Amino acid sequence: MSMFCYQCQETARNQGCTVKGVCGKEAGTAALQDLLIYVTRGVAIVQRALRQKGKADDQVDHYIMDALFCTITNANFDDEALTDRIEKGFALKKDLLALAEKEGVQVPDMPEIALDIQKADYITHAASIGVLSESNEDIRSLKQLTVYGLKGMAAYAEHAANLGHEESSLYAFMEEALYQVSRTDIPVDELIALVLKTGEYGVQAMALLDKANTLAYGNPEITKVNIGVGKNPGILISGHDLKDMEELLEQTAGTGVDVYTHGEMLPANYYPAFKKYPHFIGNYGNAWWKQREEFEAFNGVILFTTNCIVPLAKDASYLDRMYTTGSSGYPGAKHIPAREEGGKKDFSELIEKAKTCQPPTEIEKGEIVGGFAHHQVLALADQVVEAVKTGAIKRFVVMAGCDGRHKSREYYTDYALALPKDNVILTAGCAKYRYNKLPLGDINGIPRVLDAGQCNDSYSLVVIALALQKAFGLDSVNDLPIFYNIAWYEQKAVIVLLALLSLGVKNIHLGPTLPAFLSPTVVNVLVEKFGIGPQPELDVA
Ligand code: SF4
Ligand code: SF3
Repeated sequence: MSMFCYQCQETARNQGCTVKGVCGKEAGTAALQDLLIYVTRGVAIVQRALRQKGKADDQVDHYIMDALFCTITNANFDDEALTDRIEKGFALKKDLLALAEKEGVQVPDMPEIALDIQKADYITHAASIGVLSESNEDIRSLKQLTVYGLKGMAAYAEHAANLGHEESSLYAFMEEALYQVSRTDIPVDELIALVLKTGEYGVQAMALLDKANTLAYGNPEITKVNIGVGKNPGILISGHDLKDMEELLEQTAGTGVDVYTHGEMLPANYYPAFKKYPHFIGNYGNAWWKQREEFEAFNGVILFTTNCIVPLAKDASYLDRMYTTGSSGYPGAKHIPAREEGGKKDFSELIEKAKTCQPPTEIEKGEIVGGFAHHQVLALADQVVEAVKTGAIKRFVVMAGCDGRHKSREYYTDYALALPKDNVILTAGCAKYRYNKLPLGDINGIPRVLDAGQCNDSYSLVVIALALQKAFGLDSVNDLPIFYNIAWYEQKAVIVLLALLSLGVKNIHLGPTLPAFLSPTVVNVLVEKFGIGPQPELDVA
C-alpha cells in the first residue's frame, strides 16, 4: 500500500514519503492519520455551525485539538489509539448533527459531513481523502500550510488547557480554518489570508501558553543545568508538557527515584517551581533524534509527554520501560491515561518500574546555561542595550526551531562557531542542541547563546525583539540588528514561522530546506511579501 505525507522537513527526497515515513510512520498509520484529520474536519464544520448559534460544546473543542496534535510528526505511532479517535470522531459528529437538527442549525452540505464508514474500511478509504486528493498544487500547498499551522497551534493550546488556560476564540478559529480548508471553491487569495490569520492565532496560542506556564511555575530564570547523573535510578521525561512535569516531580519526591529531562523538556529546569525538588537532577542527553542510544544508556524509565518519538530499533531494550501520555502514543508502550476533571495523572506504575532499573550511565558531565525567556532578558535590558550601544554586541542571530537527524544539520554547529564574537544567538526549541554545549563565551557577562526555552518560547524572542525596538526608538522590528536563521522540522515550527510573519518580521531564512509542501507559487508569495529566504551560506555570517 502507498501513502503520501510531506508535512516535515525530513520528508523523502524533499518531496514526500510514499512508501513508509522517514520518521518510521507506516503507510497504514499515515492512512489513519489522514482519515482522522478528515473526520475532525467534519466534526469542526458542525461545531462551527453550532457555535454560530451559541451551542458549541467544550468537549468537542478538546477533541479537535487533540486530534490535530496527535498527527504531528513523531507524536503518535499507535494505530489502535488513532482508530479509537476516528471512531470517537464519527460518534461525535453524529451527536452534533442530531443536536443541530434539534436546534434548527443549518450545517453546510459537504462530503466531510456525509462520510460514515465502518472500522474495517478506515485504511482503504483514506486513499481518497489524503493530501493528494486536492489536485491543484497551489491550493493544496496553502491548505496544508494552514493545517500544519493548526497542528502546531493545537499542541500549544493543549498544554495551556492542561494548566487551565483556554480561550474560546482559539477554538473558534481552529474550526473556522478547518471549515475553510474543506471548501472546494476557496480561491488562492482567501487561502493566503487564512494562512496569515493562522499566524495571528499562533501568536495568541503561544502567548496563552507563556501565561499558563509562568503563572503556574514562575518566570524562567538564569540557570545552570547539570548534564551529569546521580546515583539513583531515574525517570527521563521528554516532550513539552509542564503539567506532566509537575505531577511527576510531586509523585517521585521521597521515592528514591530521580527525574531528568530530555530534549524539549530541558527548559523545565529554568522554572523556579521545579527547582525545589532535590531529586530533579538535570538534563540527560540531547535532542530527540539521539534517543535510541541515549535511552539505552539511561537504563531507567522514559516518559513521553508529546513528540518527538523515534520508533525503537529491533534490538532496543527499553520498550517495557517506555510510557506515553497525552497525545503521544507508541504500540507496545504503556499509555498513562488523561487526568480526571480536577484530578492528577497517576505515575505510580512508572515509579515502581524505575525502582527496578539501574541508575543512568553517565554520558557527559558539566553544566549548560539557560533560562533567558522574556522576563529574565528584560531584567537584563539595561545591560543588553548598553552592550549594543557601545558596539560590544553588534547583532542578534535568532537560531530557534527544531533539530533533526540529517547530516546537513551540522551546518548549524558550524554556523554558530563561524559567527563573529560580537554576535549573540537567541534560541528556543530543540535546535539549540547543535550549539548549546559549545564554549561560545560571553559578552560583558551576557552569554553568547541565550536560550529562551521550548519552541513555543519563541514567543519570548518576539517579546524581547519588541522591547528592544522600543528601547532603541525604532519604527519597525525589522530595523533592529537581528538576523533570523531558523531551523524547522515539524509542525510546531510551522506555527512559529507563521506567527513571526503575522508580527511583521521580514527576511527570515529557513532551513535546512524549504518545506516540500510549499509550491513554487506559494514560495514566490512568501519571498515577495516577507523576504523569506533559504538557509544562508556559512560565510555570510
Ligand atoms: Fe515523512 Fe515527515 Fe510525514 Fe514522517 S512526518 S511520513 S518523515 S513527511
Ligand atoms: Fe523539537 Fe520535535 Fe520541533 Fe519543540 S521536539 S522543537 S523537533
